[in-house]
Amino acid sequence: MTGEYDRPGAAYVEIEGERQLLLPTALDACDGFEPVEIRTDMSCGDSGPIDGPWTGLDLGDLLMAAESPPDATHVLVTCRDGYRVCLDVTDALSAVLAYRRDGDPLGPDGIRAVGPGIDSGRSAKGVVRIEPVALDADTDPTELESLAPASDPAVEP
Ligand SMILES: Nc1nc2c(c(=O)[nH]1)N[C@H]1C(S)=C(S)[C@@H](COP(=O)(O)O)O[C@H]1N2
Ligand SMILES: [Mo]
Repeated sequence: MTGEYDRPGAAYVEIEGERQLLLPTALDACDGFEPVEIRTDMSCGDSGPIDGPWTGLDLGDLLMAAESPPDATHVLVTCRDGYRVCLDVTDALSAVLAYRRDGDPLGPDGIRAVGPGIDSGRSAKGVVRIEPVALDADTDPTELESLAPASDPAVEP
């Protein structure tokens, strides 16, 4: 699966649902969605705080606009580099798809899913696809993920 989204030229972020949204990676140019700002409380190892402030679009609003299926339990977030995280749907609904950090544009490689329920290792950068999924109780959501090497202290196995 890694490589499927290895497409540096990708100009869209796909939000899957009954009514797929194709957002230009210049997210601040998205009509109809108001920018929101949040701070986060993330860090990884001793590399300092990853706190924003982040400016972006409310991921809950985007998922609603894409008519996310009501039975979705999780949301898969896939990145340009093949990184993939699986967020609990409640964490996804309260997240922000950020395109600025501390006022500075992140660019397409930086578009980042951040939010109160998202740890640093799951704050996906270079997001290209967001897909709600309905997982049964027997499915381990972490098995759908493709994270950094296990030596990374912020990524729980
Ligand atoms: N696409 C992608 N997103 C990623 C990662 C990655 O390897 N690829 N690493 C994660 C980890 S482990 C951390 S700690 C943070 C690092 O964010 P920073 O570069 O802002 O410090 O990004 C997260 N998001
Ligand atoms: Mo990390």
